Parts: sequence; C-alpha cells; structure tokens
Amino acid sequence: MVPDLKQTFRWFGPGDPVTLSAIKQTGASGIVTALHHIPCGDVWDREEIRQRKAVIESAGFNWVVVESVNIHESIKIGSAERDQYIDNYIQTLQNLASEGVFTVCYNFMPVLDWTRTHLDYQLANGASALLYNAPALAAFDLYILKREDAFNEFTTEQQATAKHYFDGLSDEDRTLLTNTILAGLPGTDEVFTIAEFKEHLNKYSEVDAQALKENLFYFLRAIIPYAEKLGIKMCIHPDDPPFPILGLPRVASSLDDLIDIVNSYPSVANGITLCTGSLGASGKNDLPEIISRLGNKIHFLHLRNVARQPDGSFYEADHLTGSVDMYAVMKAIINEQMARKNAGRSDMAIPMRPDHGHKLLDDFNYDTYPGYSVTGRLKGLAELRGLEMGIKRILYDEQ
Ligand code: CS2
Ligand code: MN
Repeated sequence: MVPDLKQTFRWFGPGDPVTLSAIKQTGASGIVTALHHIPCGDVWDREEIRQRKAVIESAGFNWVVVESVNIHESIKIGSAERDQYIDNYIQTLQNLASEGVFTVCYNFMPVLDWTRTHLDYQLANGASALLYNAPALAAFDLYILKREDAFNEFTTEQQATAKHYFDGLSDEDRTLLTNTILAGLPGTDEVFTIAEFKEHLNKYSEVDAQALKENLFYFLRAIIPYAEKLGIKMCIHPDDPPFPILGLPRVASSLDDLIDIVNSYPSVANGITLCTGSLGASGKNDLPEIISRLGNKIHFLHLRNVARQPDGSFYEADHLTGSVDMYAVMKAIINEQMARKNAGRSDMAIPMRPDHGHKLLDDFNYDTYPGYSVTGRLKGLAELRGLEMGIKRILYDEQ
C-alpha cells in the first residue's frame, strides 16, 4: 500500500482569521504558508523563518510547503536588476533549507496572481464561489482599462456582449469589478490602481510569451543548481486562468509549457505544482494525461474543480463535480505514487491541498482571504480524502 497524500491547508500566518487550531479540526497535518509580510524580492531572514516554523510546530503541524516565494517583476521582465533579485532568491532558499523547509512553490504570472471577476458568486445551494466571467473581464479590459490593443483581441460579438455588460453596471459595480480584477498577491490586501496597473503593463510591451519563457529559463538555470544542492524542490504553479488576459503573456498554461519548463534545466529540484483548478479552466488541458506525462515532477498538488462555461467563463465548483474528472485525476495520482514506490522513491506522500473552497455556513461570518474559507475547504478536503481512500482500497486491497 502506498502512503496517503500528505493533507495540507494553506494558512496566511498569524493574521489569518482561519487559525491553526481551526485547521487542526480539518484533519490536515501539514501547513502551507509564506512570510507574506516580506516585500516581494527581499531576502527572507533566517530568524523569521525559524519563528514561523516554531509557531506551526507548536500547534502540532509541519511546515510542508512554502507558497510562495514570489518572483520579482524584474526577473519576469528580464531587466538589469534581475541578477540582484536572483541572488536574493537564492539566499532565501538557503535560509529556508537551513531551517529545514524544502518545498517551494512559485508562479511566473506577470503582474497579477490568479484573476477572477467576482468573489461571491451565489450558487443554487446558498454557498458562494469565485467566478471568472469572460464578458466582465472583457468589459473591464475594453471599457474601464481601455487598453489600446484590446479591441484586436475580442471578436465583434464579444465586444458587443462586453459593452452590454458594461452598460448594465453601476459606478459602484465598476469599482468592485476593478478592485476584484486588480487584486495583488494572495495574502496581501493590496489592489493596483488603474494607473499603477497600466504602468506595469507597459513594462511588458516588449515581453511576449517567448521572451517571458526565456526569462523563466534564465531564472531556473540560475537557481536550480543551488536548489538541488540544498535539497529544495521548486514547483511552479500554473497560470490561472491558463490563457492570456489583459494583454499579458503566459508561460505555464499547458502540458507543452510544463514540459518546456522541466526540460529547461532537468533536475529533481525543477518540478511543478499540479493545480487542477488552474489548468482545468482550459478545455484543452487533459489533467490525467498531464499527470501521466509529468507525474514524477509533481512536488505539490492543488486539487479543486471548476465548471467551465461555453463563453470561456468558469466558476469554482465543488471539488468532486465540475469540468475536471477528479476520480480520473486521483487515480492517475495514485498510479504515480505506485510508480514512485516501485522506483524506490521516498516522496510518495505528495503534499496536497484542497486549494480554494466555497463560502459555506459559518464562513459568511468571517472575512477570510478570497477562496480561503475554512468550512468550504474542509468540505473539499474531506471529499478528496474519501475519494483517495476509496480508490486505493479498490485498487490495492480488494484484489
Ligand atoms: C493559489 C495561487 O490562491 C491560489 O489560487 O493556488 O495563488 C498560488 O498561490 C500562486 O499562484 C502560487 O505562486
Ligand atoms: Mn492552485
């Protein structure tokens, strides 16, 4: 029998309204966190890492994954200061390894992290979910941001739908939509203004997807040799959504992208975070196929679902229902665990988290980070754990 996946929960640190003692009741044993208060690009001090780890351990958990050590924009753009920020990144990895934290998630999305248009989309059962509404995004791009090139990127029909959508919004709705789309990094309350965002966008005027990929490879060639020596496993989180938005290039949206990334510097230290919700937002991504091709590179799992709509919109569905076949995903993961077992690898208990959850029941009484409710995530985790147990028992115990 292979060991169960390592069940983890994201915790945003001491300011998170979801406390470690609440997380204890979910049954998770691992914590995923970051020093969110340290500005992106600065070195994480060893003492601060040690203190955070002590808090986690005194609550009876392990700090299993760092999510994320974010990548400074200069590295993504490939500007002159990038080498200094790469040195800082390596120093942070050294400090993490010295304190015994060895799995590091990151992403290479320009300017923004994940993008949604609505944070409280009402579901039929009274719960709420995160939503990416394609007409709303287009309305923002065309008529609020007023990005010059945007009109070339939408069909006449999409423009008309977006205009209709925009015309139906009050001033207040428009502000809310803007603030939702321009949210900064998870774990922070920052929101870009339109002017700030435009400034960031301009920096990417010369950076197309190919250039962004080259900049990612430059970063990986610089850091992976150190990570490997330190025993750190880096795992890139896919783009969310996994297609270009707002004129920004994308590099980690498909199986081919992920293959390019792991091949750019082959090493156990150069791996991926398999996020089924992010990759699943594109109908072109076949999740079980991605797992069967890249399974041995998966250092971290985000298992959640999305319900894709015909117009390119999607909302975050229940973990086991939606456009991603979670049964097939879990089966492919268990096969990967078996392959690791047969190869004598010790990393079979891959860290997994339910990623986001709906707002359910008491969740409406807490101001948690968007997507990071406690009851909704607990429900997702419980469903995933049951699915895992059922598949394992059928595959391996009852033959
Ligand atoms: C996360 C991502 O909240 C989420 O959706 O899965 O934001 C993730 O933290 C980063 O992209 C990884 O760097
Ligand atoms: Mn994710």
